[in-house]
Amino acid sequence: MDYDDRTALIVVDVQNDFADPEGALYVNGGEQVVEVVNREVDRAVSAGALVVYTQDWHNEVTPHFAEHGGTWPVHGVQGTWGAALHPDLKVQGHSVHKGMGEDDGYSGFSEHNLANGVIDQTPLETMLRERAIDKVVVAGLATDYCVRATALDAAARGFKVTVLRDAIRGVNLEPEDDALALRAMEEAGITAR
Ligand code: VGL
Ligand code: ZN
Repeated sequence: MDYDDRTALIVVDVQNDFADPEGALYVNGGEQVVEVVNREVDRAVSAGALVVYTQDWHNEVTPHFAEHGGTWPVHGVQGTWGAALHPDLKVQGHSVHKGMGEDDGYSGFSEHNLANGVIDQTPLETMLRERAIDKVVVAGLATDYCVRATALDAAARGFKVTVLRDAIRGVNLEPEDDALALRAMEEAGITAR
């Protein structure tokens, strides 16, 4: 990937709950992305690109969790081991917390409050605009949820988006979900490489 000072590498949710085999919502092969992402972080930083991280940062009670009507086991709870970034991940930039409150969304850009229908923006787009970013590179977990939603949202906001195949893994509740996610991203004009 070519990085420059108008490019941002967005590292999505490389957190213990997704990337550690002991994590609450372990994504198969999740730990394997760490090394690949770290190489990208080095490349990005040497080229003067921005590196931004996202973290699932849920309340203990949220409509995102199965026990409160959602889909998922309890994961990414604010301040817990599971919500921390993987210890081997190179951290060379700020982290955007998402999925707080009554949210059941996946994008790093916005939060959808199911209780009142309000969609709030996270700080992510402002962080990119302040640096006049026009290109974003997306890596991390999981291909079929937060990577997909974040990449599609970036494209919808006018950024030129590339997703790194080697640096993502899917949850695959259904076996083809990661392939379908890649297809949806490509159909939205996102480059997968
Ligand atoms: C994610 C499921 C639930 C993700 C987050 O990071 O892709 N997936 N919460
Ligand atoms: Zn979540």
